[in-house]
Amino acid sequence: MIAALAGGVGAARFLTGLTKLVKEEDLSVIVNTGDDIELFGLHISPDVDIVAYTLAGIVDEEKGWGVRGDTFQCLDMLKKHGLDTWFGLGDRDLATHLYRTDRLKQGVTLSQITDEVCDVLGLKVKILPMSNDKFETRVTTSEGSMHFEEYFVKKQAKDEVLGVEFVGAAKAKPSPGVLEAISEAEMVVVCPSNPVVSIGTILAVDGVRDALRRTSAKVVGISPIVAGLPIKGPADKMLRSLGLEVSAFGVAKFYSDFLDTIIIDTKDAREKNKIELLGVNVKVTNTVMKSLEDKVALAKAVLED
Ligand code: FO1
Repeated sequence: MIAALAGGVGAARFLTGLTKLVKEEDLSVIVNTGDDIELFGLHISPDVDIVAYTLAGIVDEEKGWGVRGDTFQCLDMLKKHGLDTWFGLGDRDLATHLYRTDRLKQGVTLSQITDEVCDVLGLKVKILPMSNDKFETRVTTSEGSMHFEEYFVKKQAKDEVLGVEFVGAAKAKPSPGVLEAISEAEMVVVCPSNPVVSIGTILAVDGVRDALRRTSAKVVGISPIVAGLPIKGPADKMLRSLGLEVSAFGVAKFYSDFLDTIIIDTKDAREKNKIELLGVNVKVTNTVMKSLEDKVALAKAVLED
């Protein structure tokens, strides 16, 4: 069994490569729910949907989120009603949010709903929301505190991050199967996601970080920072806000209490020795995924460890 810790787009792209090499039924993906947001009365789980749509082959590859070829008629009408439509919810995508919200109202957990959505999408991968409890990532900038998605999408992640807060983290319990997936795995893969707001959120759920430290599984991470920059998203601003170096070394240091190996890009080869001093093994390879071959090659490098 392999367990993966995943956020949004970068993780989903990597998992596309991984599922070419391992049987879907041998893979559990623990997904960040700190981005979950309530809009128009609907509960939206961006990272869960990105992973599910990507592995089901229906994601809009160019954007990395939403359904390929989706229309936005409903959002256009909502805009006419004077509502704030900064978050791009397509018409087919809305069906997922309507279904999820309806089932939540019936008292069904996010985990159960995710299983139902995966069944409909024909997925055999087990997608595990990190928690069924309320957990909201909020970002503070000079403009004040806001939901992560407001920072990332509405404000285009322009402003410096003064602080990151995980509202609900103190009480959030891991959803059923999360701790078992980590402790029973032969390998745990920390996908190339934002270390702070996509992986750090999962690590903040009660018991997860300890499970990663204790597991007999090999814990292998992929640095999402290449040559001092994230491939996509505001990981640099987030790491800086925590006083961490924006580099493969900074990521290795952030994960060093549970990571056995980190995979860093060839552009960061010179950081190998410094990272090894942390007690983390280092593998150097191409980590920039432009093609399916790149994704498969990176997954191969992870599995070979
Ligand atoms: N990201 C954007 O940059 N702009 C959007 O309008 C947007 C809409 C959206 C709708 C559904 C969904 O599941 C994801 C969406 N995302 C959008 C992606 C999302 O903001 C981030 O990629 C993740 O939350 C970060 O991992």
